[in-house]
Amino acid sequence: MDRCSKFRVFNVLLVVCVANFLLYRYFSQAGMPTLSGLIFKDASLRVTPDSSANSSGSILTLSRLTNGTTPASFSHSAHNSSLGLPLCPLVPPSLNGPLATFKEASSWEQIAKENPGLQPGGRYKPPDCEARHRVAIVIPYRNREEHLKILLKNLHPMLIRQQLDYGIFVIDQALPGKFNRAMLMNIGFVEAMKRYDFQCAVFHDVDLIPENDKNIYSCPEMPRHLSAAIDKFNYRLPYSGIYGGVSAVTKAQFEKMNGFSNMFFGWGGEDDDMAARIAHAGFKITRYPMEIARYKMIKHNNDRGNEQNPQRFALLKTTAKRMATDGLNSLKYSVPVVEELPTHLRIQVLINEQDILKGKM
Ligand SMILES: [Mn+2]
Repeated sequence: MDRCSKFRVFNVLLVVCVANFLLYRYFSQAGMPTLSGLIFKDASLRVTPDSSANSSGSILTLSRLTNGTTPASFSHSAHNSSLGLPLCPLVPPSLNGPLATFKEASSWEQIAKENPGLQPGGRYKPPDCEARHRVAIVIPYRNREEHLKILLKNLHPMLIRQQLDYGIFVIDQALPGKFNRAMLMNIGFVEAMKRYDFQCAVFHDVDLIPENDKNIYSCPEMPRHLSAAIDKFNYRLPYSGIYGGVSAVTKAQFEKMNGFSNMFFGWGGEDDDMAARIAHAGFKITRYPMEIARYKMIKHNNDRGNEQNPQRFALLKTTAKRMATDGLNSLKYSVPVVEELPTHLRIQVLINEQDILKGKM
């Protein structure tokens, strides 16, 4: 070999050596456990005798349901994998952009079959990388099984492609009484956080079907209104401060705002109240571009038990005053049944309007 080719061989060896070192450092860092990964609030040991008076009531049901153990799908106390998986890529590689939406419902079993890797209770984490986002999807719900089936048929494949570590929590308000969407979302947040170390929550109306998988259901730096462009409103914002439909906040932001108000029974106002809370807490509503934040709304008639709330305009005048005392810290509910379905965890809740509004209106 002449001198020149010797030099070349040396250089190639040097590059290989440096690459090996960098790879070793990358993988050994990804495998290190983090402190937050070790924190898991295992609530299954807490038993409260008076289940109707506070939110711990669900624990009784959950324990009964699972023979005193935590459900299999929630047993991964450490979200970071002990296998030392690398972090998932910043941009998930298999996103499609615009989606064809399914309009027909399938059974829970069929939906689970269509989404390999989905765990009972609607839990999923990517098998080959450590998710960047741990997201609780909270769906306030009553008597809309058909809509829920259509939504989950569309949602699961999208969230799986987005490589999220997520769970679906359907909060089902038992009759009788007026529907309270905002309070159900507060309950969903609390119940989800009891079960896993989620970083953020996406609150999701049951009748909104996402049309673009670049609409990532992740933890934003600021609260994000995800359903900006809905077909029913000709894919335009009906008004600039709108926050209804689908929205995402981090756990810390939601706690700082004391969650939603619990005082909006019936249709309307609770989302505008939240928009005002966001402003009072010093946050700003953000949105994806309109061509990404697109949804189809499933057409439906007005629900019985969810008539327009005539109190909503009066309540919206007192948002700032109520914020510290009306929300996560004033929740009162009980949980008669928790059901672990193949596609979601369904938490039935009982709330009492008189109890919540006593001395406040
Ligand atoms: Mn609707």
